[in-house]
Amino acid sequence: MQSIVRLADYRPSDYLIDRVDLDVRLHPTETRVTATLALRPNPGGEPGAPLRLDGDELTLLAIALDGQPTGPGAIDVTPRALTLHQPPQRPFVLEIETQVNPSANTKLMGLYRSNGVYCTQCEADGFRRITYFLDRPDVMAVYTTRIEGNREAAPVLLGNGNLVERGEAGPERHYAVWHDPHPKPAYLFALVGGRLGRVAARFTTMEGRDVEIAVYVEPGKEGRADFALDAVARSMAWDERTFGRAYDLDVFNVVAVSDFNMGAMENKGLNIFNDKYVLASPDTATDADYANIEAIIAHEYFHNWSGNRVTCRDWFQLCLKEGLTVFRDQEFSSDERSRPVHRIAEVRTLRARQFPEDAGPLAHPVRPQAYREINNFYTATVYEKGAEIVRMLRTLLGPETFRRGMDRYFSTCDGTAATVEDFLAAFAAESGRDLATFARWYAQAGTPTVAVTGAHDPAARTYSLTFRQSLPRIATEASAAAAPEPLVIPVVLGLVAPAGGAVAARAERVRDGVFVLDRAEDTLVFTEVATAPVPSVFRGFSAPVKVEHALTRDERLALLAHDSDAFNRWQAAQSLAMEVLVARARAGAPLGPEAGPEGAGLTAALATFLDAEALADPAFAALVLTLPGEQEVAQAIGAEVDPDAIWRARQTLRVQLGRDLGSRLLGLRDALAEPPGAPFSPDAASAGRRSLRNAALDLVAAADPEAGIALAIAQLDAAATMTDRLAALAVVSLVPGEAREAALARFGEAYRHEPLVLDKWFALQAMIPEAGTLERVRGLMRHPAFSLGNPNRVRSLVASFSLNNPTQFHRPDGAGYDLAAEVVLALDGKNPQVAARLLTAFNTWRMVEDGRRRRAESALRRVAGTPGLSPDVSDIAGRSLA
Ligand code: 0A1
Ligand code: ZN
Repeated sequence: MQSIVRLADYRPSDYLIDRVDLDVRLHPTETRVTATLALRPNPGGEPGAPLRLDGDELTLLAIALDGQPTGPGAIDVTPRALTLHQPPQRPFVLEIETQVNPSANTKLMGLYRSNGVYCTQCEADGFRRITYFLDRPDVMAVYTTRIEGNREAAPVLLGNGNLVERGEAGPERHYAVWHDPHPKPAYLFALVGGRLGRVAARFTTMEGRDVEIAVYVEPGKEGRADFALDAVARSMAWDERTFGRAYDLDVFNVVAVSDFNMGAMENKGLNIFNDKYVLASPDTATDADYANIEAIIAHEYFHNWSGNRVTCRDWFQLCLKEGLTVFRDQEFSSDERSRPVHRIAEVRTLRARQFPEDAGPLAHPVRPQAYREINNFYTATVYEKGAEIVRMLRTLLGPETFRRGMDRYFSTCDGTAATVEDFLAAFAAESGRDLATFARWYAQAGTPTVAVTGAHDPAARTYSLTFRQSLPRIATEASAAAAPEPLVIPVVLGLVAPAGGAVAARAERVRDGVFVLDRAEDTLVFTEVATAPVPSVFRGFSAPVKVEHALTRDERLALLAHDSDAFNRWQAAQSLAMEVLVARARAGAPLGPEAGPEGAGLTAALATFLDAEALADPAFAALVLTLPGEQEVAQAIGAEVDPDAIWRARQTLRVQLGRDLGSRLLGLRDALAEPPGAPFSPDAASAGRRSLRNAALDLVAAADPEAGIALAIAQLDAAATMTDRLAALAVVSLVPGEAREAALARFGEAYRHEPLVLDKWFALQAMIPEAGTLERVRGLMRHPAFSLGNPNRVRSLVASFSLNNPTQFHRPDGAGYDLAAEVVLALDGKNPQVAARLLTAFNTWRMVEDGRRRRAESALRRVAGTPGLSPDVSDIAGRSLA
């Protein structure tokens, strides 16, 4: 098993590399790389230590030290390391020639080919698959890269930084030289060579720099790159406006490739993207795709400061760049779209992905203390919970001090490889506050629970709110379960009058609407409260906690109707629905609206809400109508979970909503219909109208499948956008029968040459909550468009089944687990990163009822016991079973 790396063992590198000159001669199977490295001993390192350069699957062709061949016994070389036993104790130059095979690189790390395009992925440790190197983020160098390739096969040659030279290299070949003046760690290195189409625009920075922005895509798809191009320009303008950060090179290139392990990568000046997050047209991309493209373009661009100019000292600090950059992209999307609607979307993702992670066997602190395989730590915890920590910091310090802290962080850490401590120090200095206790958020795993109780004293005219926080005790491989210490939790709150309006109460310890809970238990007293108010706590989801707040149904209805905080209005509806769902699921949930009247109060309140507000803010209304997901209900139940009972409970409530609200929903659908021929806009308002129409269709169809399917088929035929077409197909996919099969077949045929659209088609079918789905998925794995070699295909078909179809993944006979395990093992030899991520679907195995639990465990054990596993899969399997 891979050995463990601990934060506590961090030591500076014994050697540094100041300059890297690369000469890369691209060839499909025999690419040659000559690296000229200017090295020197690190004053902070151990004098005289051997120099050990990392490698991975490399073939060494030649090596010279200061221009001379190395003597016998001076170096040791394996595919994984090159060791120079007695390096000079002065600056010296190593010239290393290696050979790699990009066509055989199925791991998609290092230099590989995607649809014939040469591209690279170096984070976290891919550069060592290109040349021997000190592949760690605190070794930062200035790179000059000469890329040479076949003129026909690779007319476009791109590198980091600015283009400094290009020319011919013989009858069939040409070259380009790129120079990046900003010192960077190797994980930010990139190159691209291929036949690509291009769209471009210019942007003048606030510092007066004229920047050329270009987006490169598969030839013929240029028309689908305009939205991404525009998103780059908007991101640049926003980062100047909001954080005072300007771009710092003359070109900014984005390249879309179809084989990519993750979403995208922030390589300096040359972002490489999964094409799913670049290509968009109304006919092929949904509104959700447009929103994701905008957010991910922004995310990668924002890394230019939070990640590149200031990078991470070591991989334990991953949240330093990722949590901060997610926070920045969330703020961008909130400003560009609707803030409350975006906040709700953020919280839904956090609850659906991060909370379960934090409650399962893979739980880890936002800054882990140890890892075996760093690629398994690009998690919802590091990214999304990491972003929540930054947001809490802003809430605690206030926006102005926060902004000054950010400025100080960027200026003091510019050009360095920093730590979480450096980040917090900037805010401590600006605010004069001690943030040592706040820092516990980075160190303690698990989702805190805050129990809230309120009491009104009419005689004293006071209202008191008592908060009790508790954190689960979590043991990890790195550390035994220590007793968790209280966290600093910002509670944004207010009091609402039961019949509407704010309550003008005072509480000394509430500043700007924020109460800071920093002990295990605390009571806050409001004075001058004549009548009992309804407390609205954790407005805007001010901390990533589970709130236990014993409000009555009437109090929740009052919040839904009257709270000035949109998030808590939505939350009130969610809590009301959750109570019904949990109660019904716990009771075994027989199917059918006859299951009980518990939902009646909810539907009546929703009716009032829809009548008053749906047309004013359709996007928000659609979210209010969307019930908590199956996984979220499972989390609320916590143990001995029966996914079928949860599905039945949810289905029953959907039927009830569809029945009770049916005529209103149909009315809204008509009122929001787009006039024929209206021009398409992906903006938030248009997308919001589509989302409410489609939420309405979904509920109407739940209550009356026959009518629903007729409406959906009509929509499928008439739809002008992929959003409407896919929403209709989703409705059709839930009703077994010939109409469904015919509609699915027609869609599959219509888009057979559009892999990204087929991904939606794969995903939709993989999520059908029926016993036949397993065979359907197996069948689709034989579809000509499916390939285990392409991560998007695997994710859309197999990960959708394993992560987003709880009843079928958790089939009582264990066949869902077996399928996932089988694919993990089949994939592991090709692409361990994607295999390991798929295996995380087993994260909730301990929560399910006994029969399923035993079957899940045996599938996991089968994976864990397979000889020759990758470090990636063996790490996830081992921690899942621990
Ligand atoms: N830094 C990227 C995420 C990323 C991480 C690892 C990768 O290797 C396959 C690729 C991308 C981001 O946050 O967008
Ligand atoms: Zn990132």
